[in-house]
Amino acid sequence: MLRSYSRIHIFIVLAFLLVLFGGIYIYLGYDSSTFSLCQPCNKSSEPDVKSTMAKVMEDIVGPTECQEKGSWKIGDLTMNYGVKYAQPSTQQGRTDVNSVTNWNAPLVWEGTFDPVVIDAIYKKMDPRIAVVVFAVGKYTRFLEAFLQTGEKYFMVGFRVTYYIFTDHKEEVPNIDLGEGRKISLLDIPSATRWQDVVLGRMKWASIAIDKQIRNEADYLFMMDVDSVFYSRFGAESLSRLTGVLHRLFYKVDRDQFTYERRNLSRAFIPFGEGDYYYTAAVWGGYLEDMYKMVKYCYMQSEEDAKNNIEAVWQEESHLNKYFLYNKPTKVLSPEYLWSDYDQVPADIKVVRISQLVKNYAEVRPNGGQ
Ligand code: UD2
Repeated sequence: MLRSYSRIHIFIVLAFLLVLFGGIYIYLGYDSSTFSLCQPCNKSSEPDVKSTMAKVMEDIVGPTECQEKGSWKIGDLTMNYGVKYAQPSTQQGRTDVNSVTNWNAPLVWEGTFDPVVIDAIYKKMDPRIAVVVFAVGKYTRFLEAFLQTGEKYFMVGFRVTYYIFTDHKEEVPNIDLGEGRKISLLDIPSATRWQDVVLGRMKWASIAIDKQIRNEADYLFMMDVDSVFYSRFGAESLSRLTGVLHRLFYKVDRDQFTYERRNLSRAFIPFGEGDYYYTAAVWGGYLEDMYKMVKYCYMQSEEDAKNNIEAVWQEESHLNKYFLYNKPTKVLSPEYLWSDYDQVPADIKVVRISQLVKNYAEVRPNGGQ
């Protein structure tokens, strides 16, 4: 009895040792098909780890889809290597501005990110980015510069579709677009009041997201057309919900924000509340989060209309209320929407996009300032 137990034990121990040594042998990078108790004299002592890894991964998940220089794509996992960038510091960075909100979201300024690192992260995901822009009435004149400079600076190297909502399709200019970038034209009616155009953006964008854009994009930006890009506006702006600080209010007390102060409006925010004042000329995020927010602004303005009130800064007032109670996951500095009307102060190291000077009275259907 004792003898047969001992034999079984010896057999188990031997089998265990065999598996253990076999595992170590393969781990060190040797091919199991060449297993031999003595090493061939001409075998290099440096194991070819890369090809062994590729073989092991191939056994686990099947053949690699692509193995270009600099990246490995295995299943849905992409590994980038060899991306060269400066080492990030824990001690140095921008000290003249705050680069984090009090809910711990990034507040993005030049010098708070490395474009090489950011691009490497987002290019792996290859997101489809929608830009919703309205050009109604005489505003079609702004399309050429917006699109031309957008091609130079906006999300270069990414897939971008400009959704142009217009009542004058024939006035949309022909622009050479980069690879993976296109224009989609959407018809909307003309308007007699500029207020109806800016507020109507929420309605028409909600409908278009429902009918079309939802199937074609991962991220969505809403932008004013009367603006030009002057410098990189890249993947550092991407997040679940991204707001941009309005250039006129980023250093003032919250009670000076031009929030809607009439409590009859759905956009009402009382004095003593508020984080920042955000512009409605540039904002973005995940498609579904943007849809929720765009539709919220639309529904709230419809409620206001029933009560014969229009928020003081139209959709911008509703947007500010939404952002106050549903904090953005990223906040962009006014670099991400400056204005050609204003001098550039020292804390704005780079103007990425800027609102153009325009003759309000001439360009708007009902004039106004
Ligand atoms: C500010 C905001 C804008 C919006 C508006 C609401 C900035 C830089 N912009 O812009 O986002 O909140 O106030 O009052 O702070 N549009 C047309 N046709 C028109 C009128 C407007 O296509 O007849 C579109 C166009 O895309 C334009 C956008 O609506 O860029 C905003 O209108 P605006 O530029 O006349 O408004 P503005 O400069 O007062």
